[in-house]
Amino acid sequence: MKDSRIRNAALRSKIVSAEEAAAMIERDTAVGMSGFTGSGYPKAVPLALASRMDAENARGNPFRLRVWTGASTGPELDGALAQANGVEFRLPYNSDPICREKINRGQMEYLDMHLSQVAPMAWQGFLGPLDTAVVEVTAIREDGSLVPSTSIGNNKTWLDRADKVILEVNRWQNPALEGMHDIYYGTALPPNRVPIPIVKSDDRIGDTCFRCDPDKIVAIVETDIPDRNASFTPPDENARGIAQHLLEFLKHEVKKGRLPENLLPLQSGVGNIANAVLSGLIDSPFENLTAYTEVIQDGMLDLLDSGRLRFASGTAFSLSPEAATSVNERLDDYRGRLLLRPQEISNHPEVIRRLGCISMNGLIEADMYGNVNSTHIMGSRIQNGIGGSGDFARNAFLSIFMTPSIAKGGNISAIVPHVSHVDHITQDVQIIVTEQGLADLRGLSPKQRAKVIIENCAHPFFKPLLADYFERAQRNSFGLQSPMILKEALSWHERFVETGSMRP
Ligand code: 0RQ
Repeated sequence: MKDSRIRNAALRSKIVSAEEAAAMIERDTAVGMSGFTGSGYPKAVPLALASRMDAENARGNPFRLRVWTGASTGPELDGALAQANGVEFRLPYNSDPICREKINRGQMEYLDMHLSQVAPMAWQGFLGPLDTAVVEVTAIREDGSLVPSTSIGNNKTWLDRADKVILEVNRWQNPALEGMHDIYYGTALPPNRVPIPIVKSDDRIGDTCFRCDPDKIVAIVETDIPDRNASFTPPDENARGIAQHLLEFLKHEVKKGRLPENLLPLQSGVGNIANAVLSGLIDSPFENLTAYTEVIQDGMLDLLDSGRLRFASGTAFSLSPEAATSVNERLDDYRGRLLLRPQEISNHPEVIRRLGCISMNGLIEADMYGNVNSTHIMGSRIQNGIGGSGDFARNAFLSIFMTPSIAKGGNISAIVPHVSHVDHITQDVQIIVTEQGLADLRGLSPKQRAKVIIENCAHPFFKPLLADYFERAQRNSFGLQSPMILKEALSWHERFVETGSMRP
C-alpha cells in the first residue's frame, strides 16, 4: 500500500493532483471549504484554484466562486483566492487581511453570521445550492469513513449537502487525532428537532468520523502542508491588567456563592487578550476547570498542561506554530481531555444555556449603556466578524467582554457615547472589563450602567469627556430612559475619520 492514510482500496483510485482536482470545480458555483481559525483548511486545492483564477483573469475571463467555510482559514485559502480576485461572496467569518481589504473596498460580498447558524441555514436552503465540498482530513478508514483533522467547523454539513466532494488527505496532521472528534448526526430542522443530549462539557454524543457517500467523492489529493495560525504576542501590561480584574471578579463570585469553586465551563474568544486571561488562570486558585468553547488556543493548552483545566471541548485548534508543533508531538497525552465537535454543536445556544458557560470575548468598542461593537471600525469597515461571540454572549451564564480602554496609541477610546455598530445589545452584555477596571452591569438600569462603565472602564483621558456628555445628555435628551444627544452621539467617530483622533 503506497499510503496508509487512505485505507479504503476503492478510494485510492481517486487520487489526483491538486491541479486536476481544482479543474473539477465549476465557475460561479458555491464551494464549502473546511477550516476554522487557521487549522484543518484545505491548502493544495485552493492554491491550485488561485493559479487557475490568475490564468483565467489573464485571459479576460474571470473565474469567481462563492466560498463558505467554518470560520477564518489560512493564507493558502482566503489569502490566495482573494489575491486572485476569485471570491465573489464569502461567509461566515474572516480574519485574512487581503480578504478584509477586498470586502472593505466593496470588491467582495461578505455575509457575517452567527457561527452556530451556518449549518441550519445551509439546510434550509437560504445560502443556495452547494456544488463542491473541499475538506481536509487526517485519514480515510477501511470502511470509507473520514478521520477529521484539526478543525470540524461545518465539514459534516458540507459533506452532506455538496453534490461532489474533493478530499485533501494531509500527512502533516497527526494520525493520533483519530478518536478525538465527536460528530453528532442528530440535528434536524423544525418540527423534527430533538434536544441535543449534552449535559457536561465532556459528553460524547456522536461518531468519531465523518460519513460520506463514496460515489460523491470525485478526487482525493494527498498533501503534507502545515496548518498556519498566527502567533500570539506575550501578554502586555494591559492584557495582564484585564486578566487580573477578571480573576478577582471570578473569585468574588465564588465567595458570594454565585459560581461553584471550579467555576462553570469556560468559553474564551479569539485574540491576545483572551489568550492572556487563560494564561492568568494558571496562577489562580481554581481547579478542575472545564471549557465548552469554540477555539482551543495556546492558553487553553497551557491550562490543561498546568492541571487546572480538566477537559476542553471546542470545534478547532487555534494554535501558534510553536504550540501546534508541541501538540503534534504530544497529542496522545491529551487523549480524553480534548474533543472537537461540529460548530453547530460547540456553539449551540441550547447547550451553552444548559451548561451555563462563562463567555469571555474581545470587543472593538462599547458604549456607556453597554452595547458592544465587535466587528466594525467606525461603523463601516469590517475587522473580522461576529464569529461565535453572539452564540455565546446571549446564552451564557456570565457574558463578559474585554478590551484595552484605548486603541491606536490613545487616539481612540474603546468606551464611546454610542457604538458605531451594534453586535451585542445591552441585554446580552453583563460584564465589561478594561485595564482600568471592571463594570458589573447585572441588574442595572441604563443610567446606572452608564455611571459604572464610565467610572470603572474609561481611560482617564476620556473619562471626563464621557462624564460631561452624559451629564449634558441627561439635561438635553428627547427622553430620559437612555439619555442621548443625537447630534453628538457619533461625533467622536466623525472626528476620528476627519482628523485621525477622537481627542478634541
Ligand atoms: O488593529 O490590527 O491594525 O493593530 O483592531 O485589536 O487590540 O489586537 O484585539 O486581537 O483581541 O481583537 C474584537 C477584533 C479584538 C476580536 C476583536 C483595532 C486594533 C487592532 C485588533 P491593528 P486587538 P484582539 C469566538 C469569539 C469578534 C469575534 C469573537 C474579534 C485590531 O476579539 O474579532 O469574539 N471579535 N469571536 O488597533 C478602531 C477601536 C479599536 C480598533 C481595536 N475601538 N477602534 N480600531 N482596534 N479597538 C471565537 C471565534 O469566533 C473564532
